Amino acid sequence: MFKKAKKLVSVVVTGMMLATLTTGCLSSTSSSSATPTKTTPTAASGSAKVIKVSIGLNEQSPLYAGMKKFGDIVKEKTSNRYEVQLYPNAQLGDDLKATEALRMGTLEMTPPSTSPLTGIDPKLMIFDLPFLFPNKQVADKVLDGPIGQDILDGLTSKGLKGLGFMENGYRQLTNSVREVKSPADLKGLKIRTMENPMHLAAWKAMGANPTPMPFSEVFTAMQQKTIDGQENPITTIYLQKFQEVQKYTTLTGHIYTPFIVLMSKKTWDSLSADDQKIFLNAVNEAKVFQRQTGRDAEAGQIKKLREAGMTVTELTPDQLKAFQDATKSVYDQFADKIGKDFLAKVQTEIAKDSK
Ligand code: TK8
Repeated sequence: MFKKAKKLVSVVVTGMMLATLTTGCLSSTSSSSATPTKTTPTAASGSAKVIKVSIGLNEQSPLYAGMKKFGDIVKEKTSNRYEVQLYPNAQLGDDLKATEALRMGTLEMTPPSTSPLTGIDPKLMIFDLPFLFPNKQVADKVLDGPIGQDILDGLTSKGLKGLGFMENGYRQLTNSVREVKSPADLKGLKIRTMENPMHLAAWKAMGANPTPMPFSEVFTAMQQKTIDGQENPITTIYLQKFQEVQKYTTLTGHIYTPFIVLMSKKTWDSLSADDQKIFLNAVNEAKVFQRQTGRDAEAGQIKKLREAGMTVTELTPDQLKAFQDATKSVYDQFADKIGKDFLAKVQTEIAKDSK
């Protein structure tokens, strides 16, 4: 009697183990299912759950390095249960297209600039206000503090999980026509901007002729001279080799743009609470690494741009003030769209963080 019972128990246990393995295996490879069930993929199944990341810049960028760091941490902390696959150069779509793919649940992650996303949430426009942050340390405090968290939380109703902010940086002007030292020098210059109404307004206010365009088309447009210039942080200008098609850089530092690390809400909701914590902590660690990587490189890159034959113009305080004065009107023009209370809250936070 006892022998029979023991055999029956071992059959039942084996059956249960097989069932678990099969379920685990299906869920870890069913990442393409429209509504993935909440799973904790098992490495034992041999097939890690794939997290695809669309990145708008190339493999040399600090952004790529930051997302690689993120992937390495996730791989280690989940014992290879997840595999983060990086797709640079906007090969899965530019910032806005990749973000829309997240909202549809057909792509897992992307870290775009905030500027092309303001149609999804107007609060993101705050980062397009000219000369908003006095320095990167204040930008870090605001982005990593309650204001940044408020913005990240507001995206969940848009099908997105905001995980944190990395650094794109202070935007500098480049062009192929003439040295620019004042807004008057911008007259008639066709300057590519991100697809963002405030950037268009700011460059119009400064006297240029702005044209919006996805980042992936900018190099070719400069090469073919369909645009005269563009504006991006030094690391992007140098690492995307803009010095090959541009002659002048002016250190305007007119806007500080963050990258926002986004995950599809559908992907986020399919993660266990423990795995959500691992992903969040991985972004928090990777963003510090990413910011420092870009900052450490920037000074040397200005020198390399000059060595490549570029004229890099540092503005005097008076010359910089002329650009600041020329863009002041943008604040009044967009205060209502951003939300006057939110704008006041951010400016109070900046004043506090600047002490
Ligand atoms: C890269 C973009 C880019 C941004 C732009 O994904 O479009 O000029 O500054 O770096 O987000």
